[in-house]
Amino acid sequence: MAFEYAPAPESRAVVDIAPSYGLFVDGEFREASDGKVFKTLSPSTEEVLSEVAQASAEDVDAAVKAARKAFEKWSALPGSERAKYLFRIARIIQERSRELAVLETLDNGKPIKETRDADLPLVAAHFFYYAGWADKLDHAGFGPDPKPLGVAGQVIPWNFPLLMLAWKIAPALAAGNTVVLKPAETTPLSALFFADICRQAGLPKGVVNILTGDGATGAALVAHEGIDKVAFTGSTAVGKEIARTVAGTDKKLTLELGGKGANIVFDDAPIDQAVEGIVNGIFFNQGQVCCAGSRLIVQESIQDELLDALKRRMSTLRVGDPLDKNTDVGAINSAEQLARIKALADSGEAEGAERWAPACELPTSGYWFAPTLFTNVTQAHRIAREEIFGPVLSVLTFRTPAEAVAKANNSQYGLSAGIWTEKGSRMLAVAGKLRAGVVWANTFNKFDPTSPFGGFKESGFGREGGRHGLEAYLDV
Ligand code: TXE
Repeated sequence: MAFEYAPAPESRAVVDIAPSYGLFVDGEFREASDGKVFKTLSPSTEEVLSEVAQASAEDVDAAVKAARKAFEKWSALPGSERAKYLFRIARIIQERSRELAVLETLDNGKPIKETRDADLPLVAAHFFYYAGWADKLDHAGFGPDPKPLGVAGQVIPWNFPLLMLAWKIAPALAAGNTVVLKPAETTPLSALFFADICRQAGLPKGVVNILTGDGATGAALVAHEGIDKVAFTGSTAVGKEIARTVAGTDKKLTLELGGKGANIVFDDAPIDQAVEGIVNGIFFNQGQVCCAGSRLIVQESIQDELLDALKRRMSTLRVGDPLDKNTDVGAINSAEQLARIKALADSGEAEGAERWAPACELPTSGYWFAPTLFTNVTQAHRIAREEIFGPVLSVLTFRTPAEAVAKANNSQYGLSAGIWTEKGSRMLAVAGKLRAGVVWANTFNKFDPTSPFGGFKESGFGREGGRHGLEAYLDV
């Protein structure tokens, strides 16, 4: 029987996007000092959503000064008072979560199913979690009376705009820091809505400042001498540049950069479950995830069976309108990102790997890339080594556990890995040998505010989340 597909679009009307937005400095929205603006558009339709202020170096200076001034009072508040603000922010996020989910889907292109069920619940969870720490810093094992660092300059990417904001702002505020945050230029809107939430929560002026802008704004922010701590999530190239800027200053730095996660599947793994984990690992958020399971490392003896099942499952993925509640794979965030993905996928073919994608009709406007699988991949291929940051899976094989570990670790990155086996002893033995900041056991892409997250090697340093995430904002 033919499969009947009934679209179930989420209402766009739940979010009211203004035609223009200013910078959020010292509790007020204001135009950029030089009046510059840029447009943000919906990657699934290319429709312009709004015009946003482009912060200048002068605006960076004003925001840092506001944060510095606010720091005196904010850091002197009892932790229990800071906690109240964070709890209030968390509650407002919950109350406004449908609006924020639609907004994020429009600005980013990811499916509403994900913003509704993953991004927004996790955003609220981070504020709840760190609110709980704010009055317990003396008992957290950091030693007596740990002190906040001061003003944090935070630069975030576009793949999880509001969630990356939560990862950065919640621990910073709980620890008594004030912040100046710069969202990515293709996804500025949810950070500006968050600014509005700060006002709604009555957060004192200057504690949170949001500067929209591009890489130049980010560079001016991290270089500003009034910043005490820099936190960055983004490309490894920019992370290295920031490390150079910060070197020789007394600023603290955490970097969360790229990845090339390995999903290792042993011959005793439950195939259906592993297939779901592989699909989630690489097609969640169109693969635009730093910890994506972009390399499938499968035991040779089950390769055919696993790939057959995987292809069948990939053929059922619905690619299209991200506001449709049935959609599994949405739009790529920008024309630039799409071009990067295309170039790397083409290199895979040119270098001799075998390309496969299910038949699927892609929308004619917007930025789209079909879920894609590469077999006959060798370590020499760019698609085995470079972060693609798109819905492209490279398949490698192994015969022994030692070979699986060697292949998984053969990467400049070390952020994430997944292991699929029913054998507990093997799970522990392999996990212990992987050079990855997070290793999932018979699952993938599971996140929780209580767990530290971060990488080895060129995936960066420092940890976000959990008690360690708090430590990154404290002098201990
Ligand atoms: O990243 P950028 P892009 C990887 C992924 C992707 C590639 C490029 O492989 O294909 O990076 O993405 C700000 N000083 N990741 O170009 O440029 C920028 O404005 C200070 C992995 O989008 O690193 C944005 O706010 N800031 C990653 C943020 O940095 C600067 C997430 C990220 O942009 C700056 C994103 C500068 N000199 C991309 N230049 C992950 N780890 O999840 C730019 N920015």
